[in-house]
Amino acid sequence: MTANDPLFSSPFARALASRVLVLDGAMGTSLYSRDLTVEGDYCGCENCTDILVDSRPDVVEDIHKEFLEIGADCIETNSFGANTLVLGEFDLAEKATEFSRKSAEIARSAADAYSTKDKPRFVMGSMGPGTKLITLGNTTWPAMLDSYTNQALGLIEGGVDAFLIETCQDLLQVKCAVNACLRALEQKGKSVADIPICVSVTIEQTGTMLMGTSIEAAAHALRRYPILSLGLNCATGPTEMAEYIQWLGKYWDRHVSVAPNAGLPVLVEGRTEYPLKPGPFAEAQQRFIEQSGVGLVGGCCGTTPEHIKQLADMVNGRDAKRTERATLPPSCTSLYQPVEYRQDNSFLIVGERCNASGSRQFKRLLEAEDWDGIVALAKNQVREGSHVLDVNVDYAGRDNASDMREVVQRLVRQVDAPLMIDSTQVATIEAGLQCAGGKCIINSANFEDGEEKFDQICKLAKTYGAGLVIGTIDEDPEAAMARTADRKFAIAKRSIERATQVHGLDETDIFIDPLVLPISTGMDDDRRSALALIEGTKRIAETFPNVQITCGLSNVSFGLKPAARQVLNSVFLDELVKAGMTSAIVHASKILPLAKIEDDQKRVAMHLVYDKRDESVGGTGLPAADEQKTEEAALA
Ligand code: THG
Repeated sequence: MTANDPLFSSPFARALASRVLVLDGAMGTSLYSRDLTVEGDYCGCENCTDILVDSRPDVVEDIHKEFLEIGADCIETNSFGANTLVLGEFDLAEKATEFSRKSAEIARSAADAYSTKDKPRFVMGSMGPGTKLITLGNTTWPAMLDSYTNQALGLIEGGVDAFLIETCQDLLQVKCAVNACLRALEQKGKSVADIPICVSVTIEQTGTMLMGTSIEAAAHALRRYPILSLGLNCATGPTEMAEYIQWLGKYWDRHVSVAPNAGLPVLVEGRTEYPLKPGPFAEAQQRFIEQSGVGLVGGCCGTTPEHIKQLADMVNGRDAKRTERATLPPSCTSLYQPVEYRQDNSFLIVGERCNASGSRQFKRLLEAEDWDGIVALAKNQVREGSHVLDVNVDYAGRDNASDMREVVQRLVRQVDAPLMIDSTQVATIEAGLQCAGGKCIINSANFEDGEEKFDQICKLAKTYGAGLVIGTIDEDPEAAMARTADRKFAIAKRSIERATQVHGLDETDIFIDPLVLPISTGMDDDRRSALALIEGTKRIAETFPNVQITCGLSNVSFGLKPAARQVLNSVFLDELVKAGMTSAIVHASKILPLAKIEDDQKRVAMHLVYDKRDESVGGTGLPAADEQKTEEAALA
């Protein structure tokens, strides 16, 4: 997606594409500087500035006019906390839509009064972070989704030109707010083509969002959403923001916005003051416009009409300056950092051990609800070299969705690795995604139960901005799991087409799993499946070079002795990577470098993988079942 996407066709989006727009300054600080009474104006709700659109619309309108007067192109509605969760703290939960609508109506009429043909004025619907964060467990995704939906509905009714999801501290909060806007738009028969969504995150002085998220991780986690812009506001002044604005200017493929505070606050005689003067404030923003192609500039805490006036005088209708943008490498993210899907000279290592049916240890920890033990197991896998962690809590007789929440909530904060949310149940996958702020990978979708379930899981990938593993299984009850290269390829093709064309998933976010079947069963037929996987992988990689390919490697050697499994898994993996496999779910510490495997063992493993039972190439010539015993002994 780029800023030129046909989706971005609203008057506001077109204005932003043609010139730099100036956003207003601090509403909060402006309100606090007026003489307003708690009992009268705030109706007894101290600090509930959102109530003023009802009790003192004249004051709110006045502040809008002040900023319009000095040349701001856009004003923000006084609705920062006008959502169900925040207003609920004042027993005003049911007022979210009404206050939001009123805030938009006040701003709309003020903006319209100042609009001319040459200088139209726009209204941005402010949606703040609230006081409860999902990642901290203060609230839940469904509660926050309702809260923001009520706010977005009111903003639409009141006539905003864009949504501004701002001062974001938690990626789950951003994703939830974006989905709420999309849901409200749909309910009103509209889309982002009518009212685009802008997102502005807050990078603290620590260099990350409050929850520890880097700007890189934020960009990756948000890039699949149809948002018009991404930028920074609050917490610091322009100097401290420069590094992150530069990064966005280099990598973010749509508009970049910035609304700094008037410097870092200092305490003067017990009062907080923002020291940066209007002149240097505007100069710093000029550099952002010229060097990073920032298209929307404004002010946050401590910025006065004079700050915005100097900003507007500097901008003065200048053309948008589009700088060259580099492409972000396809990646998933933890809550903190991105991890690229493609690893140089290696494969994306997905740790297999947080799996109730793949690890006796994990199963025992889950039964005992030893959450700390699970975190320790996860950390251990990262220490052993896992880039991503597969998490599967499917267990008959337990509440799997609840277990998924318990586990994911903890892993997200305590372990710095992206998660692969693994379940056969849609509800369990969704429970995990609702707790993970970073960009996860869903494991997995397939056609076994038809297109309806496949579609449901694609929709989850869309809603939560995740990557998606797709297994090559289809509806055919005779041969559901593809065993031949032809069927692996055919089902891969069908699923890639459906996921990209029907659901709009990005090709690079799809991981095809051509399925590893055990070759260790002693059955003649099963011996050919390793070869089929290598062939299938080659064909998928050749035809779809942008798609990722993964597999559950350890399946190949089920039932063999542990030492034999290590050798066979390692040799097989090496062949798969050469064939184009880009990732694998493995026990990281049990993968041996080929140089560490004896030649004899390597040869036997290769015979197994390539099903060469012929004596002339070193096989035993025995039937699979008999040969297997010989081989297992030779490998171990
Ligand atoms: N494709 C996709 N996802 C998958 C699989 C796949 N997820 C689950 C599984 N298959 C991959 N994960 C594992 C995890 C463990 C083992 C195999 C596959 C395993 N465990 C040992 C065993 O069962 O013998 C137990 C080890 C222990 O108890 O510690 O082999 O194919 N997309």
